[in-house]
Amino acid sequence: MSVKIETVQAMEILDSRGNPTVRVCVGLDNGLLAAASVPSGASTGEHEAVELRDGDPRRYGGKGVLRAVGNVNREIAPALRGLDPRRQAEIDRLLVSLDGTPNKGRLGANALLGVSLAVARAAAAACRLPLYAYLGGAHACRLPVPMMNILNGGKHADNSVDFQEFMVMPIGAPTFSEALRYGAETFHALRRILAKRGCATGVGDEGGFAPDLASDEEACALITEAIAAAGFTPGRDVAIALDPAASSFYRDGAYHLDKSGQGVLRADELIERYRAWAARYPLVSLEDGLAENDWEGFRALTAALGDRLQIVGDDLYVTNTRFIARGVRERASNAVLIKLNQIGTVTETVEAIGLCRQAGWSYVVSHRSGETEDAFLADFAVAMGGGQIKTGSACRSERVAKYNRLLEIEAELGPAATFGWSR
Ligand code: 2PG
Ligand code: MG
Repeated sequence: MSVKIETVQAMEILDSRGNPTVRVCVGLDNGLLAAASVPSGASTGEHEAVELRDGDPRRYGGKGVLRAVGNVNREIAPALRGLDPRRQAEIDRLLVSLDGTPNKGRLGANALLGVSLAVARAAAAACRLPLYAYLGGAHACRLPVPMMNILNGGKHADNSVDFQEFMVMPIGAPTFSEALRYGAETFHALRRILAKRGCATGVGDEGGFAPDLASDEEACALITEAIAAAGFTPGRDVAIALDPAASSFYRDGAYHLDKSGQGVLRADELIERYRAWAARYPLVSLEDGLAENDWEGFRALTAALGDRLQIVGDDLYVTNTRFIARGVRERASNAVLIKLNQIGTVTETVEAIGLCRQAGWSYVVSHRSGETEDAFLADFAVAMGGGQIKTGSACRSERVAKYNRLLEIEAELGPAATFGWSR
């Protein structure tokens, strides 16, 4: 079968925070069209690929993406015309070389990723395969355990909580759909508990509640209570995963818990706090417990708690093989958070996952705090088979879109679908 890219067309759309982002539509010479949208982070890592913004204060406070859109339409589109969309690695390499900078700052990682995602989707359609099967092959049948962020703080909410994400992981559920139910029921139980205490039940950027609390620890206590109130056993059916996103409260060599007024901690004091929480609460995973350049802290954290917890590096690695390789050498963690837009192409993301597999590390495929209705991530998580996805709470359609797509995949796979938490 011969198939060729005929058109590549980008446009500016809005993400879940009301900020502009890039959507790309790829048209093939057989008439098929496929589109994809690019997400956007708030607690971005310093070393992430560059998201190109217009910087024109007259539009969206400078956050417009018309330059990135123009780069797709004027520069990338002519370069891709006539290529076979199934040659993903070649096309991604071409995108990287067209940009020509180490951080994708010229054309913009948002421009590159939109094209890379849409090409993958168009190729899957040309092959008449669902996206997860196209990207993952015949053995792509493992549904991921969701990390559901049911209490938001840090840069994702205007409340008194410093840590960014308090997630539930339904590790004891027998199937993905049951896991989703466990998580959603825990979310509802948490709402009832918060309402009873007179706390706000409005939600933050990722759909978790965003109440003012006396301390970050109170969030762990409330979630443990919610798990039990929903009828589950904390730690057996439903566990807790944290993403403090510690880079966002690190400055001058220390960790400043300003939002909650809990003082300033050194890395070793923060590690001690995590150790205490791991003993008190059903904690199984800790992401970005320390800041992105605190390699020494990460090594100490992994040495202290790596046998008990999944220690995940997000801002530390920014889905970049260069940093992941260093992490493996230095035992800075035992797991990696994977975000397509941190690196900018599908192929480089798959290479980052390859490195995790080689090291025997687990990896968690993740959304961004600014998302769209695009559920590419759900298919990608099944294709990569890592068994974990982080994609927000049980509300807000840009979060639920991914869960609903996973339900669809689970139903489509039928008895072939597998599920289970292991790290
Ligand atoms: C994170 C992400 C996603 P953001 O820190 O893991 O939850 O947040 O997209 O704001 O970087
Ligand atoms: Mg993170």
